[in-house]
Amino acid sequence: MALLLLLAMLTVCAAIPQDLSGKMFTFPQETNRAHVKLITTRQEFSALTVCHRSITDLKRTHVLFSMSTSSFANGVLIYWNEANKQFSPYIRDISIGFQRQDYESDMWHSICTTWDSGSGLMQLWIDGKPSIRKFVTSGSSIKGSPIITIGQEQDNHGGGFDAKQSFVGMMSDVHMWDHILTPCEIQDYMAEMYFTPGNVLNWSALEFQIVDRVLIEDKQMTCH
Ligand SMILES: *[C@@H]1O[C@H](CO)[C@@H](O)[C@H](O)[C@H]1NC(C)=O
Ligand SMILES: [Ca+2]
Repeated sequence: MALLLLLAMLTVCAAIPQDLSGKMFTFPQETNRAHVKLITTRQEFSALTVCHRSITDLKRTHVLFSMSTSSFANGVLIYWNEANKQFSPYIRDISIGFQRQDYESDMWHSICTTWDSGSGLMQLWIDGKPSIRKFVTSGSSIKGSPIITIGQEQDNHGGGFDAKQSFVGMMSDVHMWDHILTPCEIQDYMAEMYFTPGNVLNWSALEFQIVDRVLIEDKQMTCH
């Protein structure tokens, strides 16, 4: 009985939102296990913006953000493809490529990705610079029990991880919205100025679950 109560309490505690302002997740080793599951109650997205900051020294393909649904392993996937030197985001299992020369290793990068099902257009912003707007898929929303992971890329709903696609490094300020932010809002996010937090994932009130070795640490700021 006491054990059951403890388990129930742990389950409830895991779901209490935490304010991670000034913090980062550290993914300190290459594994096919360590990840953070980000929890949302949203079931359907007809548009979205996903933003995050990250740093890595990986010289290989790696994942930044993975959202699967019951029908699509790559419902929303933000992925660096080293062979082609491009970001290869996916929406509903369809991918496109954005060639970038400025994704340097050992540097923090602010990255925002937008898509809406009306136009089907996707755009990537990196460190304040927008990509061109490219067509990926239109007409249908992304729906059905989303599972969101950072640190690992899902090949199936909640699993199918591969160490060689995992993220090693630090990640912070993960936000997700159910609409497209204006260019000014994106610039504000990138400049670390005031912006309205994500209404799907809010770094200041984040519900998450850590699996294996991922640490919550203070963001390392530059001193003045
Ligand atoms: C995000 O979390 C902060 C801190 O709890 C809260 O003040 C804010 O209203 C939240 N924003 C959204 C859009 O949920
Ligand atoms: Ca994979």
